[in-house]
Amino acid sequence: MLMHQTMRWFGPNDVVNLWDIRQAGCAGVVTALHHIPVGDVWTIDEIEKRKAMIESAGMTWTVIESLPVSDDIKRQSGNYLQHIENYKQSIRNVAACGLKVITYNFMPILDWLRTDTQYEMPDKSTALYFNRADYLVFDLFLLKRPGAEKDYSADELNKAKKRNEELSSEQKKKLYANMMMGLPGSDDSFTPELVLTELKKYEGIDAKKLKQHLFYFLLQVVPVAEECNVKMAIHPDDPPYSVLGLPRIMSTENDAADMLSAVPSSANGFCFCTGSFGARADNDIPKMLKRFGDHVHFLHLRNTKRDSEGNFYEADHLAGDTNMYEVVTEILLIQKRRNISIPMRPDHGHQMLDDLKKKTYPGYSAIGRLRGLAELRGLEYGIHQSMIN
Ligand code: CS2
Ligand code: MN
Repeated sequence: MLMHQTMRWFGPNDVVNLWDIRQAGCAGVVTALHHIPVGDVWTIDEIEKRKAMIESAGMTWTVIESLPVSDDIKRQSGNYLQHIENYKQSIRNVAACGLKVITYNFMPILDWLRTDTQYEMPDKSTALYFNRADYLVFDLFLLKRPGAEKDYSADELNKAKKRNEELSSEQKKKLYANMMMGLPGSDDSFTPELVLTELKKYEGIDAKKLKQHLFYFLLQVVPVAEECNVKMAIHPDDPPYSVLGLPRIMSTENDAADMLSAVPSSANGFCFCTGSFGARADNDIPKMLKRFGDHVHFLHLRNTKRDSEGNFYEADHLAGDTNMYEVVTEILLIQKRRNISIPMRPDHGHQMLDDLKKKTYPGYSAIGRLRGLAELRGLEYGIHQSMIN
């Protein structure tokens, strides 16, 4: 059994259209109703409309990415109880439309964060990049987060000061824009005022508390998912550690194990992102897949290359620090054992060839992802053939 191949589509405004995705060899699409405000119910009507669009291009809507969890739920503030009820209703509605997997994350305020969305590779394609010193410059000197210096070592603070002097005002402007980019699928950027106000609302919420809030949320929604035969799939933190002083709680093997023991259910599982988990040297990706295989409901396959300074860039899908041969072998074993085909998508890709002339969502240009998907497809096919022979 081979993986169910998909790509992310950001909806009708995406410059990468459904036929592009179909031509990349995908059987399915991963998308969300980005126009519905976070916290509101996804109605059957809206879900059906989007589903029909995808089916008219000969593909299925395989996974929802994401049904976002509001910051009120993450903080247990304001309207969070109502938001949880709405979330349950959305689960029922997506199930009524025949959808089976819901991805979400529990990262406060932000989703993924990169200092550079156009980091030039030796072949002149561009990649997403996280530079630790630049990140510190942003936090300390551009955002000027109150109390930020308490979160870093003296050595890091020195490096940041030096880096701040090195960067030109043009480079700082770019760094600032990259860090303020809105959520994936949104054309609106954050503003510093908004980020600082939102950060303040997380005061007093440490990792322990945030974990409790995640478990509370799951104890409410997982029984509904079970009833509806829907799988909940949490996406790991990206990068997998605290940023801007915010707690992050789905970064390590222990975090993943904690979640499963707090809410043990086959409906409670992962959007296992090899790129996000893989940005930490202490995450052994094939080992984690082996351990959590029964709870992997969706796969993001991506690779990163780390260095000792805490920087990482998104490498070609088969290059980087994660051994994709071992990863795909493990996935094939899981699929065989569970007798299922797990949905996957190439997570991000380089901007390359014609992509470089277009404005796409960072990481989501067509040709870079097509290359990643094609390489992964070939790798899987080869391993699969050698297993059955
Ligand atoms: C995605 C995440 O673009 C990406 O990096 O992997 O944004 C992912 O969609 C969310 O975190 C899931 O809620
Ligand atoms: Mn991912």
